[in-house]
Amino acid sequence: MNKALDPALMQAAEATGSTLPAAMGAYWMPFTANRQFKKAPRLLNKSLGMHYWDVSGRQILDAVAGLWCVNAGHNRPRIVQAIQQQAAEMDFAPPFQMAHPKAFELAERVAQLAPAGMGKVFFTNSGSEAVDTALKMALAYHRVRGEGTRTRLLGRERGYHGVNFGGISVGGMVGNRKTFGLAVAGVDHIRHTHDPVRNSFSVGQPAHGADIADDLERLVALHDASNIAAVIVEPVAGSTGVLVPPIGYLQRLREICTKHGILLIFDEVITGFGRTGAPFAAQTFGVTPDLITCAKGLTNGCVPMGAVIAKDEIHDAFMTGPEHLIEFSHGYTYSAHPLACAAGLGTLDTYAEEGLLTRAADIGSYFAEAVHSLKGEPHVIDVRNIGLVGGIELAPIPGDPAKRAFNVFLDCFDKGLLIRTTGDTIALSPPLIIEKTHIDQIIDTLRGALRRVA
Ligand code: PXG
Ligand code: PLP
Repeated sequence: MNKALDPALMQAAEATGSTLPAAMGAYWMPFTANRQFKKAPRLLNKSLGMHYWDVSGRQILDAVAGLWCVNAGHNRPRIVQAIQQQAAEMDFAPPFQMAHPKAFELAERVAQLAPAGMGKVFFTNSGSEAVDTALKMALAYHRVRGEGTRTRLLGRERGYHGVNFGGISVGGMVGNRKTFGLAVAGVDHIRHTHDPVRNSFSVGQPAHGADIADDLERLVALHDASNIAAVIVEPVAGSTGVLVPPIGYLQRLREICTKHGILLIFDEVITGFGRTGAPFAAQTFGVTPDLITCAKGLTNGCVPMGAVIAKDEIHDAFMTGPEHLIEFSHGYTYSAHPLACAAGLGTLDTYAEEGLLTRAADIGSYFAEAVHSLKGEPHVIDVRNIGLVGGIELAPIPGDPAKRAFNVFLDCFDKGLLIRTTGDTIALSPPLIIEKTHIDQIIDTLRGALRRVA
């Protein structure tokens, strides 16, 4: 199917001198309604600061930092320069039994930002790879310590941990699992924390639900702790609709894990690098896990990269046996890729110079008030927020789930605003450089869209 582009779009693009692909048939798009998209493509070809431009030259305010990743805003000079210089200097260095200086430098810088005692960084190329790496690390860690019966991995309902086999197994999004068979065996799930009856329209952390963490005790009673390797949760669930942890919930989860020798993994692919008001959500909520997975904001989305940050003692447990032997048989061709490391260093410099990793804590109250002002607009049944993340949940159109939010997304795009929807929840996660006037524009446009189409 070689569908030609929409004639109106072609005309608009021509007027701005933009070049467009002649046909769109070959590209099988990820997590996209391919047929709908190709009938009315939304094509971007320029970005700067808080904005994108589409191929017809329209300016679009970015309320989602690309895809929760461009935390410092678009095309930041230090990052652009770092990538350009690195590309000219050295393209690739093998990461197995070899290395390059920037890999060490970036690992040090990431470790400095992480909670105390989490000083070891393993690089991957995405959040999904970071998740599968962390799960393998947990299994191997117990084994090197002589607790090889700990093979069971636990996730949480409504969790998103990427799309690889490990990630969809511990993940709790039905749509991402149901068509792919059995995936990884021996996985189980604790209950999710979403409780609209008691917690709707909570500002920041909801008051009710710390006790939901006790569900982990149920699974320990069922499987026995001696068989459980790790439990993985997002501190704030992003992809399933911005679920903020109830007060005390993560603390309780930590206590239960510690009591039973189960590793606690925080999947901070979205929450990492300033999204909740501190470098990591672990710091925002005052709970230190054993492993952190991150990606996205690590390189400001400019070059693909992810990482697992491990407690020193987990890494150290592997450092036994003959010194010439590989301690952890795992890694990717592109682990610590020079371009990604350069982008990461430029990114962390930008965050540091502009105080961006704590900015969400400062502007967060203005943002909170703004998103909660949408209460009372048509079909809004809940508003949730933390740092620079907002979730606006709409009542679904009966018999047509996800359609109402998608209509709002299309209307916003038409009005020059990029948002993101998951199911019938609208998610906002703007670049951390956002100013109050941008917040006002986002909320005004969204309010208009809700009134027009919701
Ligand atoms: N874990 C979490 C918590 C994530 O949010 C991943 C793992 C996977 O990362 P990669 O880099 O493999 O995509 C993610 C990714 C959305 C959305 O709008 C969120 C993500 C990806 C795509 C869409 O909710 N998060
Ligand atoms: N498949 C084949 C045939 C390979 O040779 C490799 C790596 O050498 C891979 C998959 C894994 O690729 P990557 O290291 O980029 O994840």
